[in-house]
Amino acid sequence: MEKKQIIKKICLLGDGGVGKTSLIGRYVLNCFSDDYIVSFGTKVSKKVIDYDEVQLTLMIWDILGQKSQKALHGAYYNGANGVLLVCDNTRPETLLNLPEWKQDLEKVVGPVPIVPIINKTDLPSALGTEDLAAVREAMGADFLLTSAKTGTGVQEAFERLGRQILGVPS
Ligand code: G3D
Ligand code: MG
Repeated sequence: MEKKQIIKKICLLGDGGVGKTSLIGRYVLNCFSDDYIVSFGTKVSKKVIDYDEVQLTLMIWDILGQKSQKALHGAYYNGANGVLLVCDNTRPETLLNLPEWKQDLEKVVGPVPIVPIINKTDLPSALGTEDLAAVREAMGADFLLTSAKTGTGVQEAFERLGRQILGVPS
């Protein structure tokens, strides 16, 4: 039986250097193509996930370079069906900036599924318990721990977002 085919756009947001490009590289190059198109200063990678009922094609948008939040234009967020919000386990300010990233996103696309990620968990944590609790509250979702370096949690993060976009239980 032919599976239903669905195509969705996702973005990775978070401060420069948190590991957005590394997470995409780990996820996409480990399994499938390095198919991409370059436009608007972004790189778009494609990845297909097979769920039981559905084949989901993720178009994964990455910002090229280290543009600041303010410099990001609407074209990047526009039409996003879900977002990975990424911070760095070793830099508390990247955690504290996540709520602002979320607000900026929602100004453009409204509420969409979000998976908050703490990346670089192969390194010792510098994040405070209270900060974590506060940001978790602001995100309305639990953090997933990843390491683009070792691969821990990376596939799970993208697949969790995919399931949330499709509205299927995790
Ligand atoms: P960005 O796309 O969010 O700006 P990058 O971040 O993917 O460019 O990563 C920034 C730096 O962090 C890179 O190091 C990269 O290798 C490193 N990095 C990314 N993910 C991890 C991780 O999970 N663990 C560790 N230890 N390092 C990570 P350089 O030295 O190239 O700047
Ligand atoms: Mg990058």
